[in-house]
Amino acid sequence: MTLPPSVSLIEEPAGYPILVVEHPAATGRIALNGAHVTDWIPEGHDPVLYMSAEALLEPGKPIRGGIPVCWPWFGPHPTDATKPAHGFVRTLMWEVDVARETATEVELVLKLQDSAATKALWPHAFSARLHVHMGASLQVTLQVTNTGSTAWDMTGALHTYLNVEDVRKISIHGLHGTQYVEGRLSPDKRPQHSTIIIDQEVDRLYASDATVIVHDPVWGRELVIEKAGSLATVVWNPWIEKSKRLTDLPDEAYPEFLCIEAANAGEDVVSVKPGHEHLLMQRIDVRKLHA
Ligand code: TA6
Repeated sequence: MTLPPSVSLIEEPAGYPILVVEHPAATGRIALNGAHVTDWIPEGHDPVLYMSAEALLEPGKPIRGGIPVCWPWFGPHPTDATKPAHGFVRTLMWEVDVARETATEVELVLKLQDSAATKALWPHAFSARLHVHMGASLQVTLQVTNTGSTAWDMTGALHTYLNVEDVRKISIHGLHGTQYVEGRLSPDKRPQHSTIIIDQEVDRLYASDATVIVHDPVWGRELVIEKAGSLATVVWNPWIEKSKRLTDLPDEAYPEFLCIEAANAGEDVVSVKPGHEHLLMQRIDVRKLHA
């Protein structure tokens, strides 16, 4: 694979391939483990994606931060608790299929298909491609195709960790007037009457694919998250106690990030017929509050 001038492939640490993007419009990194975008810094801005200082960069391990690709299920496996949370593609090594650049962005496509290892976890044939357009914006699309002869059901998410100055001082806009489930508390749907603030553990599935704006007055920016192909939006911050239980996250790091996830989860199961595909897209833009 010949890479364009703005893209290089390194191993950091050894045995852990990472695509490094250094383009006039943005810099960033994508680990082939999980097709995981770990870093994106649009020109003239500060880093947009959060990465835990204790994230594990080891083949076969999920990465705490960036954009975990959660597929073919979101959260715990619906019937078998022994299977990995958030599916298995985030812990497999993907391959580079396309790498090209224009004056405004770099386009990368990573690919993965079923194997004996995946079929041991999920007995279906599939092709997965992650399309990354990295420039002044970041657009990530998970394209999955049913390459088998029977329909299969899936859920999934682009589980994006966003950098914020202090999660206790931001406000989240765009989901008011919708309903959400706070699964850890109860299965009941609750109305979201106004903007969302984070003053406790929040692990909510909103029945909305609306564009979300994270307003960060301390950092002086807004992050705009558009979605397509997702019936729901997950909003998550582990807060104090859950952070202590996450071994790859410093206990005091919870104020530094917020997850806004394009998702099909819970009751939103997507069925894909043989030969058909599904696209799950998330686009992030950054706006400074002060010129
Ligand atoms: O998206 C929110 C969530 O489902 C939380 O319940 C929490 O488990 C988070 O994902 C992180 O999951 P992980 O398996 O990456 O630790």
